[in-house]
Amino acid sequence: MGKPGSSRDQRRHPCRVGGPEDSSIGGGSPCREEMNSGSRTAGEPGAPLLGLPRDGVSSGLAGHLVLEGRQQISRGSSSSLQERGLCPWTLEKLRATMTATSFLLVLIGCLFQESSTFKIASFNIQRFSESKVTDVGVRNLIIQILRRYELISVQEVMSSDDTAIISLVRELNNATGSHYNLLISDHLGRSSYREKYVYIYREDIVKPTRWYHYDDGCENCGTDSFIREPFVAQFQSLTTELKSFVLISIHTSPDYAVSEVDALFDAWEDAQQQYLIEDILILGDFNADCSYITSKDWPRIRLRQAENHQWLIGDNVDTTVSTNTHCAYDRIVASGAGMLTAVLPHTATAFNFQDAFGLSYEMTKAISDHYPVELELCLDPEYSGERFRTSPSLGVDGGRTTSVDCDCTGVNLTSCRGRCGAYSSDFPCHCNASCRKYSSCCLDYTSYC
Ligand SMILES: [Ca+2]
Repeated sequence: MGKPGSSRDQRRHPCRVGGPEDSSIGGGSPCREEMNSGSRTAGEPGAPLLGLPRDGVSSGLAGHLVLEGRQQISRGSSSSLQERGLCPWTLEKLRATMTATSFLLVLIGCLFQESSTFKIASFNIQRFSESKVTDVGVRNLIIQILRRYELISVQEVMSSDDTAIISLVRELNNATGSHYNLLISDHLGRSSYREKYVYIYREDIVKPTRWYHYDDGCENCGTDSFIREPFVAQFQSLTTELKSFVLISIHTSPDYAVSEVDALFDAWEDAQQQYLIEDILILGDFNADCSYITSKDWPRIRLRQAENHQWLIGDNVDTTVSTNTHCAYDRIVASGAGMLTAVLPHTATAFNFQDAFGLSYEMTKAISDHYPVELELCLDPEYSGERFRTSPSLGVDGGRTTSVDCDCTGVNLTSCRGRCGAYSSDFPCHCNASCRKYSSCCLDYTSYC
């Protein structure tokens, strides 16, 4: 099987711009390396790299972003720079402040010198556990996928013990020479089946500054919104034009995908209020397609209807490995003027690692049943080369979920929809209890809480 790309070691330093005329841009211009040309054509053939919601009708800033990008990319030499990580609007700024000679130097410098990139991904590594680390072939392929990115939201990390995911990141660092670290969520779920969210990040250039689990209500009352509460983290980034942003990770329950994707709107509002920030990416396995969310469901999903949210992975993208499915389960939804202009045009897509690496179907399935979805952020032409201090140890504890005071508000006593007792085996009434018993369950709730 083929190994993609060149050594990550070559990607550490921004592309330098020479010449005294370059003082207006600080002398440092990071450029994007074409690490794997296969990635540009990966995923659904012909799928939009920057997907549009609602029949491709875009509005506001995001629409401007798409149109601007397409116009700019067709403009001769500037497309080379844009292709190497600079925003079209950044190029306009450079063009306005630089002489023709120095602009040419930027172009030449970016084409031939060391380069960098800033890619964000979401990857459901299907039931990730020790077995995928001890299988060297699978582990190495996961590493080949992860090394493409500076920041990854991982879903379906199974074990309460973090040994497997930490050893994966250690092997990732050994393979790349980079300094990745990881921020690990609580073990989330309503039953013995639980998962963790993990953020893996190049901690020398991007780091989480604060984080929390979204408080979605009372689990024991059955009035909460999520089986696995969204894990919210704010990141500070050195090499991108956008210096601070928030990621919200989610893996919805397939059975409750409509209500959970709708409730992501509440989680998004909460993150805005908690951190007073608008630039947010919601990313993960939304289960937002095929039988779990159908076209008739979209009108009642606020996250989809809100005009200030841009669904960057379109409905026609296939994020599933199986040859029997063509579903856009995995999504990235962007909001905030800064974030919408920070996404490099045409970079949001699924990464079909089977095609890119030339894998057999069996080996592909051994890695995951999902492809990652990814995008690229525009680089900062004034990046000075500064680095964050890296930690000698791996693994940052993301803390525990919190729960509000429990009461019976909102509990549906007349149907079996939702939960009764949070699937807890030690709770007096759980979901399998007969609906007739729900009234007494409510009394039990009170005493239990
Ligand atoms: Ca919950």
